[in-house]
Amino acid sequence: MSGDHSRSLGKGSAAPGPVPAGLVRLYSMRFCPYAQRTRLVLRAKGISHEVININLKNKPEWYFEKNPAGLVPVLETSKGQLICESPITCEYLDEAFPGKKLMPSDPYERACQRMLLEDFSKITSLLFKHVLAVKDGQDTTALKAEIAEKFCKLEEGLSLGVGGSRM
Ligand SMILES: N[C@@H](CCC(=O)N[C@@H](CS)C(=O)NCC(=O)O)C(=O)O
Repeated sequence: MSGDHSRSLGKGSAAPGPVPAGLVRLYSMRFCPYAQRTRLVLRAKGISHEVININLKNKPEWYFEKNPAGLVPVLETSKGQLICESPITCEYLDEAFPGKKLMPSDPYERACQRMLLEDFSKITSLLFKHVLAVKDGQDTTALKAEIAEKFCKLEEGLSLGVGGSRM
């Protein structure tokens, strides 16, 4: 079932073999919030999978064959299919695997979920920027205001029912 290889693979490592039948493979990094999305869906749907962590500071040469952009997460199937970009990996898993559906079936509700995700994604990068700014000892007043504004918008959306009854 699932497992998180404790060591990440870096430059000079051997490329992993094909994905065993009945499993899906996730290329990940333990602290990546985007890969976390994919992991949440894998877990929510109970999908048998394995995890290979990539050393993003020293990427293996072979990893660019999985994703030319060099980003995680990437999913690989036992047919050798490769899927990248976290929202796409989540929708792929939801559609390709049986069990409880995580996305609403109503097109409008689905659109609402995607709108919410679009807005929430902006918060993720702002939070990253904030961490870096604090580390660098920069003034974070404007950044904090921007983050607060995004959270307010998100709360407003939720209270108005954007995202439908599932949110
Ligand atoms: N839009 C991508 C973003 C993924 C992303 O930025 N992942 C980071 C780790 S959290 C990464 O792979 N960084 C490596 C790099 O920038 O070279 C997604 O949603 O999957």
